[in-house]
Parts: sequence; structure tokens; C-alpha cells
Amino acid sequence: MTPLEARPFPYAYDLASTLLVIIDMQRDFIEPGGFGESLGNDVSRLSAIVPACQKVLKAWRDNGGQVLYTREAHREDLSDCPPAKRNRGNPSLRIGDVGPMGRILVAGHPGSDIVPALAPQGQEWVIDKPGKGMFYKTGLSERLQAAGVSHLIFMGVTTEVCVQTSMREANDRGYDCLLLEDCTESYFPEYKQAILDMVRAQGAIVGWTAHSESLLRQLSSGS
Ligand code: C5J
Repeated sequence: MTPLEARPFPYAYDLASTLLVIIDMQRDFIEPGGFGESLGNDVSRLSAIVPACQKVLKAWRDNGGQVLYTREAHREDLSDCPPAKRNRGNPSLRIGDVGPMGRILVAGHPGSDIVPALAPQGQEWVIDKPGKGMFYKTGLSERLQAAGVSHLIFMGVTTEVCVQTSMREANDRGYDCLLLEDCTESYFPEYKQAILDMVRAQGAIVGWTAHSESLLRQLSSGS
């Protein structure tokens, strides 16, 4: 494919060896009543990116692209949630507590679901991760290697926590990573901007960034 218009320079990738990675677009982070709000955040900032993510997801699927979803979700017995993680920050609801959408960040409870507008389809990969990064205790490295994946295009939340951590983990493992600027968000706009700048600094030290329009144009032109 023609390299994508991106920063700091064009991003060359091949659809067959690239995954669209959707990080933690879960009700617990994006909808009122979930974990994000229990930490005192304004979740409307995050829900605002859903339409842009939907457009990319549709175009990617229409082109036969593969999709990987992550969810930050723990086991029922919280054996994969260190007390330090559960107790930090004194939230009004802790991981595992019962909230309006079931137990907070526990797999199988409604809050841990991907928001309906971006729901996974068919055989798309969905992994639950106990940490911020998608490689930690998930077996993902082996799966990506077996599938011959070399490039990862990221969307999701939050930019400076799970998106950044996953992207850095992937970069260290040799993947060429691109972050879609308008398809990621933070509760703190200044943190999002800092991550976009950091990722593409020093000749793409962590990876590339691009506006989703750049990817959509390329996908619709079939080049
Ligand atoms: C957070 C995430 N922010 N998915 N998780 O705790 O970024």
C-alpha cells in the first residue's frame, strides 16, 4: 500500500500483516457510572471519540483488515489485581466493587464490555488484560508472532495510560506502531497532547501518529 500520511514521516504498512488495535473502549471508562467517573473524571471527553473510531473500524473491516480489542478486566476472585492497584487513589468505587454496571473492571460484568457502538464482530480477537499494557500476562506476543503481524494501528483510551503503555510495549517488541490522533483520548487534554508529541519525537522513537482522515482516504482509494 502507499505509505500513509503520518508524522514524523509516512507510515508504510501492509494490510495483511497489520492489526487495528482498539484499547479499552469499555463502558467502565466511557459511560457515566463506571470506573472512570468514580475516579472523578469527566467521561464525556472519551465518549466524544466513538464516532471517529466507528468510521475507522467500518472502513478497516470493509477492507478485510483484522481487529484486536483489549479490555482492562480482572478475574472474579481478583487474584490478578494487586492490592496496590485496587487501593490506589481512594476512588469512590474500587476495582471489584459493585457499581451501576456490575462489578468494576471485572470480566463478564456489563461495565467491562466494549461500548455497543464498537462491539466486536465474529472472530475478531478480544483479550482481557490485568495490567495497563496489552502484553502483560496475556500471551499476546505468541499469538501475534504466530499470525505474522508486524504493524499495529492503535485507537482507544486512555492515551497516556493503557494506550501509551501498550504502544511502548509493542515498540520494544519490534512492532511498527501508529496512533490515530483523533481516535484516542484522555481525561486530561494536556496529557494526550504530550503523548502524541512524545510518540513521534526523535524520528518516531515510539511510533507514528496520523489523523484518521489519512487512513480513511487511503482505505477508500484502495491504494
Ligand atoms: C486507565 C486505561 N486509565 N484503559 N485505564 O486506568 O487507560
